[in-house]
Amino acid sequence: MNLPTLLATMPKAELHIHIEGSLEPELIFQLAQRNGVALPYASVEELRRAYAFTNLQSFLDIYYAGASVLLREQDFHDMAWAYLQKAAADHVIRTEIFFDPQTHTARGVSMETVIRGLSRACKDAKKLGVDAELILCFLRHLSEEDAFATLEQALPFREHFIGVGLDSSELGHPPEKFARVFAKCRAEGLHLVAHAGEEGPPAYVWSALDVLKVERIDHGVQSAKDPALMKRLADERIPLTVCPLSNLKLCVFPDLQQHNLRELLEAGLCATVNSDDPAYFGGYMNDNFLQTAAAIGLDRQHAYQLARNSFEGSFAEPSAKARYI
Ligand code: ES4
Ligand code: ZN
Repeated sequence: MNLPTLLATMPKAELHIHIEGSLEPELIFQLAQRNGVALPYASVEELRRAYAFTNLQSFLDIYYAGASVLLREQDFHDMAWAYLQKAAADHVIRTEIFFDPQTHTARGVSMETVIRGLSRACKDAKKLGVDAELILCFLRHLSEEDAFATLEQALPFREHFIGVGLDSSELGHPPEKFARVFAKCRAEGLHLVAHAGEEGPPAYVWSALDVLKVERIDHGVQSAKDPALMKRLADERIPLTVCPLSNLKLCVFPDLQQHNLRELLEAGLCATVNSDDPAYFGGYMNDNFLQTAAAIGLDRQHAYQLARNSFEGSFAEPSAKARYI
């Protein structure tokens, strides 16, 4: 079997996907029409042309605008179902899906609407052979108080999500800002992850680990600038959920050839490949695997390691994990 076929067909887990980032322009327009929401773009093509980003913030502005068409439980279901079908086609058999409730509750959509719609799609995913779970993300540009209020609204639906994360604008919003809310989530028995070291410095990765006590780092590619941090990540096998096409589109690396995924793998880190916001960054899981492998010269060993890492880094039950690995 050739390498592209191996990469495409190997069973894999996706550990870093924002469900709002899977909204394709066509579905944005369909939902806008269904819900009578006016969009500041005249057509699918015009919206797609706006997807030219220079950094994280330039993307987030458009990403939040796209999410404004989501109003009803069925909208959240349909968005997640479209993603889950793409995941199944890419041989993703386990996915841990981020959602941003504050993006919706701030517009008057209830937590119940968001969670019930997404959760129903995750249950339906069994039919596709995909084991899907939800991770609630706090928006780090908002206050810790707002995060606490969001957690309160979500706890009645505790059985519908397995963990919490931290996303949105990284620079100027260090992990320390959310120390107390993460401590509460830990006490609730939730899994903990956080975006760190995407655009931000290695210091944010250290504090995500030591202050928030996260089990995984989302992105984390800036860790390569700090040898002591690299040793810690390797020694403790702390998973990094790397998103190569995202890093390319948000100019974290000037081109895919200069991406440091190989360096991370060869330093013994539990690095994984993920799509982040596939509708905005030019591809789903297999697009990420195939384009990255071609650009940085991955071999079969790297492919197996990435598949194994994705299951090792997942929050699947130990018995399921053992079966996957
Ligand atoms: C995100 Cl690429 C990225 N970084 C931080 N927050 C996000 N939310 C959606 N995509
Ligand atoms: Zn992300």
